[in-house]
Amino acid sequence: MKLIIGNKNYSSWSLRPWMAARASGQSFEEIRIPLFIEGSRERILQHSPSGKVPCLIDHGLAVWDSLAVCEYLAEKSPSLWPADPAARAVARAISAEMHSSFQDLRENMPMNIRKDYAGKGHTPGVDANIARIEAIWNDCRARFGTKANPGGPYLFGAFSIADAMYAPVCFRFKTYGVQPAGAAAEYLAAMLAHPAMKEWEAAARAETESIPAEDLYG
Ligand SMILES: N[C@@H](CCC(=O)N[C@@H](CS)C(=O)NCC(=O)O)C(=O)O
Repeated sequence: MKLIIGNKNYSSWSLRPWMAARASGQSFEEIRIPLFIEGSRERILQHSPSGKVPCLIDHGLAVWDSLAVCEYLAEKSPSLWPADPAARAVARAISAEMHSSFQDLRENMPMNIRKDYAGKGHTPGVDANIARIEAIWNDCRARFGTKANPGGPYLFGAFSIADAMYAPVCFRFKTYGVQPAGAAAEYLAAMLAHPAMKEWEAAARAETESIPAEDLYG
């Protein structure tokens, strides 16, 4: 399989299926296409019919859009979703919510791993998004984190697609100095310490390209 991704510093959508692929143990070749430079669109279109990353290619089959790629990986690795049906339903609900919501957070706190923008980006809409994310994390940890899938510090115990979907938010919270309380804080720390998150972060810090439109606060 080949996973087509964008810049690791900026491409929040790319991080999600990359984390899911890593968690699944399925081997894949990574093709990184730096975004918004001359020729990037043409390079992406060679693989991805939507013209966007991420896109997975498996034996000639293109699967684009982050959540669809995660679902495809789960076809081969069902443990990417929690085993318990109730936990799995909630995991899918919060993954879909992440995929379709939190516009204020996306606009004002874009993923930018290399920067320290502590205290920047807050608006009433952003703060409402953050409160909702904290509530999701606290609720999942309390209801499913220890029961449905014991033995892990993630939203449903063991690492799942839901964690992959929230991975970029964890880097955003780090960059913008957002500090949740209680179980959400422990979850954030566990995510930032995940070996694959560390690997992605180191690669993001080593990148040399910058996208000025994404460097919102200098
Ligand atoms: N809903 C899509 C969003 C994909 C997306 O917006 N990708 C951005 C990078 S993070 C992209 O490819 N931008 C390049 C462009 O629009 O030309 C998904 O979940 O994969």
